[in-house]
Amino acid sequence: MDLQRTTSISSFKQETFLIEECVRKSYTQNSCEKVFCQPWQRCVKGSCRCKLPYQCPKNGTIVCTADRRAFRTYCQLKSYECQRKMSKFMHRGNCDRQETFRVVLDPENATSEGTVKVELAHSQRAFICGEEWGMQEANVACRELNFPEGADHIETIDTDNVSQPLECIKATCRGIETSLAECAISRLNQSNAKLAKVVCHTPPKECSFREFHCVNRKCIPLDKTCDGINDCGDLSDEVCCKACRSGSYHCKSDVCIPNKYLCNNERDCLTGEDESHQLCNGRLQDNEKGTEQAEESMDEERRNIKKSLPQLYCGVANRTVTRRKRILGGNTAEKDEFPWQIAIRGERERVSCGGVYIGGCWVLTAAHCVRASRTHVYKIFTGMLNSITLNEGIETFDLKRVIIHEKYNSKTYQNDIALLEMKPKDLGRCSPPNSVPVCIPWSQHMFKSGQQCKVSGWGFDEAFTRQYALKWGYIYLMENCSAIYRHRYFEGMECAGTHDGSVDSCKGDSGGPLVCFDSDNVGYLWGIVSWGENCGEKGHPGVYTKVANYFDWIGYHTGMSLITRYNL
Ligand code: 4AZ
Repeated sequence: MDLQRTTSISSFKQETFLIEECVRKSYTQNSCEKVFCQPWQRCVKGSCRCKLPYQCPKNGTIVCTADRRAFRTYCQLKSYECQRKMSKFMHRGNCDRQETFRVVLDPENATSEGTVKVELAHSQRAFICGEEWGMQEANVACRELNFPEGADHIETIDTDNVSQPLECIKATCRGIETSLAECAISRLNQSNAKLAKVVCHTPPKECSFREFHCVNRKCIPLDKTCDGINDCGDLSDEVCCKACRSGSYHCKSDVCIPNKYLCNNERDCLTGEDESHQLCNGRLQDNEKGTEQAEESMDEERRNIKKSLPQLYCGVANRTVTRRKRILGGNTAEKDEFPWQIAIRGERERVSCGGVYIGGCWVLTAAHCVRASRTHVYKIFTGMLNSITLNEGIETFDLKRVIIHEKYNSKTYQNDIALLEMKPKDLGRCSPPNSVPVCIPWSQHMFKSGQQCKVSGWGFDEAFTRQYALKWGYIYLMENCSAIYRHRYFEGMECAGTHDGSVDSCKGDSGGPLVCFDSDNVGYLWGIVSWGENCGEKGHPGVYTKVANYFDWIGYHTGMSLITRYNL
């Protein structure tokens, strides 16, 4: 009984930072729903998988491994290592150089704990000193010593009893390296330094109630979660955080990153808020100083590899207007504001549904908008603003194919999503000149409730009259959809609207886009207009098909490379 009580007290303490239902999903640094994969990996069905060496960018510097094999690039070595768990990095350049870098524990007979000694060329030896020795570095050292889970904990010890002058080395790691040689190494000449000591993790161990269970089965003190430091070594202590402890920053995806990753020119949060103009204006100088101080490490090489990977062009509107004026309660769209908006004309009406251009010959819409048997009847309009006066720049396409989700239920509107394949024009061209594909979100964690997004379409307005001009409005993602719509809510649906119902999608908007924007203002198709209890009613928000749920389904039909924004 007593034990149970203490457990619940500890889980209460834990609750202030950790999100329990998220913790249950066992996310790690390999969960691309939460974090970016390494550039020598790619994201497949939510997990980072090793690339093959030939999938690496061609340029980069030659590197030499600890077993004296030369690789053309660091990326090639890391992809090889990622697959085979062997051949660790030793130094830049080919293997002719008589340079070594080997980590050993001291005393020599130590198995899993000791001070950390580095063997350099010509049997030189140096100790890692205690200054700035942290769990990230210790995890790397233990990994190199064949303790795959990394360190259990760290200590520093005094060197009073050492008589000879000490050669001291400082290591600064990102925490994902497999060898200390990949970290930023600098020599310090200090005689009275403390030495870095590590206790590497040796399974098995039961976690106590004051500890967090890492996914790799290590235990770390609860107060080391959500602090931006990768204590677990697999990042599982940083990826399910309601908030972050001081010294770290909270990404919208509930991941904590160290403050030093802010405004460092590398996107760490999925939607880039760690590099947003809002946050970084005026901070740049600070960070340039930071990189100047850092010694040469493979981190810089990693960033360069990341930069040289191809990126998909999507989600960029050539014009963004943020007027507020009176879809329903919305504004009138201007040219190039919604370059992914599609109009679908059915048999009778002018525009029966909206759709969204996602690249190639592909358009997404709601399943309830189309029937496979009527494929030849539909006409796709791109670049349309007004469905009556028919502005300039409109192009029409016929359809080659209609793919309705296999599990679409026309009674409940479950899986209300369909792909339309347009018939290419001359020379196989589909991409309409006035269109830009919207990006497809690959993770459910990119945007969450409260996020402001844009919905657009030619649907009815508040007077329930048909609209001829494309209209749009700001609405907000909501989390309590299942509570609002009860048995009519299903997985793969999401509610969005305003608290008073003043802005809403309505009849005729179906199949059209609900687009959310990252911190670079790149648009992601978060929802497809699906249904709702009436229109513009307080307490009855619109229901949208949650596109992130269908990322794999879309990619299966269109090809993954059409919709994979990062790490092709
Ligand atoms: C419709 O009938 C419809 N307020 C679309 C959206 C909403 C309601 C109805 C959401 O196509």
